[in-house]
Formats: sequence, structure tokens, C-alpha cells
Amino acid sequence: MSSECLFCRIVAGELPSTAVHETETTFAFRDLHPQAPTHILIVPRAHYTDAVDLAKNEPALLGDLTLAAGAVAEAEGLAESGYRLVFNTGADAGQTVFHVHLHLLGGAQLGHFGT
Ligand code: DGP
Repeated sequence: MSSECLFCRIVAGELPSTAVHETETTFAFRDLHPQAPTHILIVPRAHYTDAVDLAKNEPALLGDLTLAAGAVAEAEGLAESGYRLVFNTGADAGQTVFHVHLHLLGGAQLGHFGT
């Protein structure tokens, strides 16, 4: 845990969040600035900078994040309609918080992206 890290502090309960799902290794909460009707962030409790840092150091945790996302999608009623899972990785991709987080977006027909 880093006292400098926003998401470490949210996971530790030092800063408020609207939690929707928790496991031994993961924590999921609603995004403060939603980009879709449902926008949830799923993070590992342990601090890793981005998805590649996580994969290099604790690859099983990537699976935990994905399974947690599936459970959240189910609870949010998105399992049938579908949803998007995104890791922004690095500044040019729009990553602003350098504690790896999986965005779960859904609840609407999402446009294609990449430009
Ligand atoms: P990214 O741009 O991929 O690093 O995503 C960071 C997300 O975190 C962004 O969608 C907004 C969200 N966010 C930033 N600060 C907070 C906060 O204090 N609480 C919550 N719940 N979300 C936050």
C-alpha cells in the first residue's frame, strides 16, 4: 500500500467510495466520473502500476480482476447485454491513476473506439 496512491487509499477505506464487490484480492467501486450508465473500476488490493506490471509480478491477479468483473456484470444485470473491459495503460492512453484498474462500462450500446 502506498499512502501516495489514490486507489490504495480507497481500498484501505481512508477515502470514500461506493463499493459494489469485494474479494480477498480485489475491490470494485463506482467511477466518480462515469463514462457510461454503468461504470465500475475493479482494482487489485495490492499496488501495481498498470496491467503489464501486474502480469509480470502476479499474473493470477489478472484472472482475479476478470472474474470480479464478471461477478460485477452479473450483479449489475449486464451479463446478457454485454459490457466493455478496459485497461488504460500509460499517459497517452489516458491513464491518470497509476494503480492498475479495470474499467467495466455498460448499460448502453457502446460505440467503437480507437481514434
Ligand atoms: P484512468 O483515466 O484509466 O486512469 O481512470 C481513472 C478513473 O478513476 C477515471 O475514470 C476517474 C476515476 N476516479 C478518479 N478519482 C476518483 C475517485 O476519487 N473516486 C472514484 N470513485 N473514481 C475516481
